[in-house]
Amino acid sequence: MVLRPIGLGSVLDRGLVAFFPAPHSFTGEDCAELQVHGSTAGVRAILKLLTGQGARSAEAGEFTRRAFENGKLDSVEIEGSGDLLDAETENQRRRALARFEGGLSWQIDDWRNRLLDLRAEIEARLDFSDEGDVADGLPEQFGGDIATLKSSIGAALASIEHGRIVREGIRVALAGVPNAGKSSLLNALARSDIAIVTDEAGTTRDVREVPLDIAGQLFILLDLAGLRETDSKAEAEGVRRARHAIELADIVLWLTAPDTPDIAPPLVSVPMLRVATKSDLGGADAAAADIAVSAQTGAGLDQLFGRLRTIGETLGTGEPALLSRERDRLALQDASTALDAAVTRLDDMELAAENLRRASFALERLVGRLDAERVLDRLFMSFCIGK
Ligand SMILES: Nc1nc2c(ncn2[C@@H]2O[C@H](COP(=O)(O)OP(=O)(O)OP(=O)(O)O)[C@@H](O)[C@H]2O)c(=O)[nH]1
Ligand SMILES: [Mg+2]
Repeated sequence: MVLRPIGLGSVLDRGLVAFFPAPHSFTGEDCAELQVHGSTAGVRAILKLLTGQGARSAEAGEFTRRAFENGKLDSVEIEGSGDLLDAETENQRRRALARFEGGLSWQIDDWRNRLLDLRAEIEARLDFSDEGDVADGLPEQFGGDIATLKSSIGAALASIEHGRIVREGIRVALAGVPNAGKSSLLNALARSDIAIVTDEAGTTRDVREVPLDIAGQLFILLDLAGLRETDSKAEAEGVRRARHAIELADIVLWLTAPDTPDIAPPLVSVPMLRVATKSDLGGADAAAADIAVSAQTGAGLDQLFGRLRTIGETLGTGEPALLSRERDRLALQDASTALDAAVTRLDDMELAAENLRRASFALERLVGRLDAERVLDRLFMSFCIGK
């Protein structure tokens, strides 16, 4: 293909046109893709030529919205495709792809169908109770079927934490007293001079997050202020934020150095690794620690990576979890509560039917068949232009 402004002789670029006829394209409409050399000036000239002929740029998420409107994707798959575009690590890619490929939609459809069967049973009895051809009482296994459905949704809810870790990364807090060597260790692990290091205690004040890909799993290292009592307002705020970050972490590295005071580590419910820093200085600390490192010489860093990778494997891999978002959790929680309410009040059929309906609605919302506009507007806005 030669791109040439109509009526003018000059060639803008040479490239390839890929044409996707409806309904087999991503959006389900006729689509053409221009593959050009991609220099900024070249692309700008081609866009000018095309917009001069009446074309316009797509809005953020417009292609995906069209795919949804043409029935090519549901909202769960759309989120999967958004995650796929953003995926930075191998685990994120696998999870996003599983979601995009409709694994979750299939699972939700199965739940919805089972719920519809249950609702049909109960609503038939409510609607036609006087017609004589529907047995009055509910089938014996009715309560059991609701409980089975609820436990299947419960298992999915339990996997959400796993999904979050893959999506957002394993949060590793670097904690210890001031000057324990937290910022130095962060720099050594990230192999860059990201955090400020000085011999002054209380250097770090803000929480600094540094993403790191270890064996395909995303980790977020958190450099924190050293924990101590202080009169400085700024440092005290730093210490408060550090304690908060430690509470929210998935792994805590408790750093101790031979040249800083020993204090008791904070109590946490997540894995904690005791890291003796500045091993090049020698010192007694190393024996009490799980691992000894030196940011200065690099000693022990490989072992530390290995330990993080092992913990990461237990937290972040296995079957890609399909659910990860807060929206998923709320919808499934809703469905689960409604099923509970239904099963405990089977004696009151009106009430049980109403609760089963609520559970259905919660699942419908999750795949975007209800409140569609509201859910979708938010969704599409998170997409980049042209996707
Ligand atoms: N010899 C040696 N010194 C180190 C090592 N790591 C850090 N230090 C020194 O220890 C001091 C404190 O290091 P930082 O990394 O700033 O410690 P920190 O824990 O971030 O301190 P705050 O931000 O004040 O809480 C600096 O003077 C570093 O040069 C190491 O592996 N070996
Ligand atoms: Mg620091």
